[in-house]
Amino acid sequence: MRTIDLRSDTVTLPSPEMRQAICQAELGDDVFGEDPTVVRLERRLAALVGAEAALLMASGTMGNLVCVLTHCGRGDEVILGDQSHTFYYEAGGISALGGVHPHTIANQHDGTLRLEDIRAAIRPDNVHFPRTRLICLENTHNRCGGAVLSAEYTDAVASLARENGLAVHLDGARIFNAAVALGIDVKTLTRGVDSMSVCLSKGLAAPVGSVIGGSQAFIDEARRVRKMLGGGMRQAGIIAAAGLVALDTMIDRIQDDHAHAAHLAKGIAGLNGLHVDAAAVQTNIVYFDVVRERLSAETLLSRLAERGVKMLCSGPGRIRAVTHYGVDRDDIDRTLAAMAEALDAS
Ligand code: TLP
Repeated sequence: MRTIDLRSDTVTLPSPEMRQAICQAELGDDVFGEDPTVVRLERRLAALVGAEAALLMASGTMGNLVCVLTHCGRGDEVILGDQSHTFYYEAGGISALGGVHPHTIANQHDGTLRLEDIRAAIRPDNVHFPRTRLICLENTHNRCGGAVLSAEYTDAVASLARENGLAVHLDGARIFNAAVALGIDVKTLTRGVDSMSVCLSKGLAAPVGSVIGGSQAFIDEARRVRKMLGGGMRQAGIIAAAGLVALDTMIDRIQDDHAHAAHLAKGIAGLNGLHVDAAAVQTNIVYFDVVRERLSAETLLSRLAERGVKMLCSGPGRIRAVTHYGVDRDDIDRTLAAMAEALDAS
């Protein structure tokens, strides 16, 4: 029985076309700027997101870290959501490695930060305070259930930032999911921000890599920060080759992942003992709660694993399932059947 792995869209394996591109990639030393495949990927991604320049990263975490460290110096402050990936899941890297002070404000259920909360968090010029430098947004928002931030909202944050002399960084690990869900060009979602990180290895199913985008001056500086963090990769074209195939072949099919997530959420809504807000599922991420007495999320997950289905515990009683290139509609039906069985098992 094949395992249906819904823990994350990071578990996707490269497509046959990606494996072939990896084998045939033209390579060089990227620290010298001489890997033609990396250069092609960076140009392609920059054009897609409407940035002047782009830079390949080992991971989304590194992409966010390099961007924050490029915008901020030690002691500077970044305003970000209390549910943001950078605050929650990046091992405190911005503080540990950059001395950057996180000023968290509440993420709303739809992934946004209220403009008035951002305004109130910006520090006045006073020797007691750290200097506010940067605002971070996340689109789609992972811990807010894959919620999509609109272009209008992103633009509003960008103008607020500009009025206050601040920069905006967008964690766009799943920005293509957002663009597909809204049916708009991805550039519309990135036009106001100063930097962004985009993951190749999530919804786009490439094996490794993220790319950051920004102005040429920003990317020149980010290249130095990446090197300092040990992220200067040599024949990285083997990564970029798969990334190029991902951009060619994986964006349009993301809508299938969204349909599968909606189907899964609808099915979960019909199961006794679980609670899901199916109407809130906009992209490929489904969070639901175990609300049956004396049944923990961990127990349900281990019963599911025995039935060949993997999901992730993401808090007390809370489970996350993510759809991706490696699962189809039949897998979702099998998952729902396994969930019904697991709920009734003792
Ligand atoms: N998220 C992972 C885990 O770390 C939670 C996942 O399975 O969803 N930004 C966002 C919004 C992300 O969701 C992730 C990965 C990252 C950045 C970091 O990317 P990687 O894993 O490439 O460092």
